[in-house]
Amino acid sequence: MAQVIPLDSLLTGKAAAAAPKGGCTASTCGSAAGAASLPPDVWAKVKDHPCYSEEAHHYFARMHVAVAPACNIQCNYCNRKFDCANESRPGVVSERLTPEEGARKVLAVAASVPQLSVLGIAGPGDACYDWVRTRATFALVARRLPDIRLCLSTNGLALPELVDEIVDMNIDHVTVTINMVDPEVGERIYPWIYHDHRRWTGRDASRILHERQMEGLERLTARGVLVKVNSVMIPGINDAHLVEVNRQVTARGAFLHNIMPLISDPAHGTAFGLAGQRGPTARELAAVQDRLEGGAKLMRHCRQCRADAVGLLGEDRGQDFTLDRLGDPALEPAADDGAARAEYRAWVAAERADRAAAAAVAVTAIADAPALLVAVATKGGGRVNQHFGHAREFQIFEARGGRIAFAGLRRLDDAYCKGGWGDEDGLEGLLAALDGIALVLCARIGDCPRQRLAEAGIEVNDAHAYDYIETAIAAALTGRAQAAAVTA
Ligand code: CLF
Ligand code: SF4
Repeated sequence: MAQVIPLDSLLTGKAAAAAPKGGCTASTCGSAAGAASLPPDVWAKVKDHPCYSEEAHHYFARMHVAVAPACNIQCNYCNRKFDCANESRPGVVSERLTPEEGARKVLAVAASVPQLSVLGIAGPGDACYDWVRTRATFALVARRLPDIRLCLSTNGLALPELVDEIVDMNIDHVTVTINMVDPEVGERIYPWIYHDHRRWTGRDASRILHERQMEGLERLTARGVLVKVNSVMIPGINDAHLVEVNRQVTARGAFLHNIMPLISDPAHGTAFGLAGQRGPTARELAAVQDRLEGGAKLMRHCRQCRADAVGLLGEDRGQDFTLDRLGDPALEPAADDGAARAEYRAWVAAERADRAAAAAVAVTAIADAPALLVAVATKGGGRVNQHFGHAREFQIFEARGGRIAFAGLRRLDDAYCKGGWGDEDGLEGLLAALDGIALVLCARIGDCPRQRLAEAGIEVNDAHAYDYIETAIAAALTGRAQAAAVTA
């Protein structure tokens, strides 16, 4: 079975030496909130949760098991019949599992992925509506792997009555998808809900859903559960309304707010896709996120994962752990004492401290730097450690006056490198994804894409491969400033 995240490749220059030389070389929480800005008990809950801590997502993996297929509402952006192994969006899975199969899969992943810290149940239907299966899966895993955090995601309709059980089972992270707080907006998103033994439509459906979501949110936060609110941004329907959503969920104690862009394509067969409803651009998404600063902490690193995703957030290795690869179900899985995960977490603690110390020194060199967006090619570990051509996404950092902060993601349709040659046709899309970016940092880049980016006004720097991201950005900006001074 494949090792999900080769540690060596994340870490140091020794991976640089071993890296293939072929390819294209021919020519403050979910927000950035961290230990210093959160109460110790809250930090203890989020420090190794890749969704709740932006910093943690460089180091820790989550996995989903698709044990909850039933859903009690219809969202206009959802079609669970569509499945494609290359497709990445919520509700999509390759195989549905029983709780026993789900637990077997978790044990198998845990045995070979020391980065695993969280088991999430996020469908492919609704984890609370399909509660019997969700509960059974969590109970099986909690018995065998007590160090793995439990996390669930729900539309909230069936949530209020389950809060006591959720707390009793130590599920300390719950995501509620809340797209509206006004039923008039809601009726354009939800054609129907199933509640109290009957189907509701129109404004009544959205009113009930809204009331149940708020009740569930209030009950959870009152019990100390960390609640993340996901909102799907739908231009022309709820984009302006999300400010009010943010205000109301903040008032009810939401810990994080994650604004996700609508994924809409007629090929997916969703109501929005078929109706031609578009999703937001990267700039539109960032503009709404910027308007929400000051409310609940914002998550900007969501990957809108599949309901059977496995691995670091930026990758999905679920196909390495399908049922047919897990071995004989009749065999008792080997005992797992968690030693490998404990060792990994100790290493992460030291690495984080080292990175933080290095960053604190590095930023002093750019105290006068004007605001600038930097795109970083990374496969984890908080380092610049990916070839430009291999990147399927860039992490965006804003450098401004002695501060370097994570600012979001830019995802690509595909990587530039096609194994020996570069996808010149795809460069236009890549350049569009890098709209507004001044500088790209990567571990290596070929002459051809470097030249094309330069023509588009984007500088590329691969001189700081395998450095910490903050250290590399500060060094690159210092170099730019010195070069500009010489030119002047
Ligand atoms: Fe899964 Fe969600 Fe838990 Fe994370 S995902 S149930 S909180 S463990 Fe994370 Fe994936 Fe975004 Fe969800 S990146 S879609 S926010
Ligand atoms: Fe699909 Fe989730 Fe909406 Fe149910 S709640 S219709 S599974 S997106």
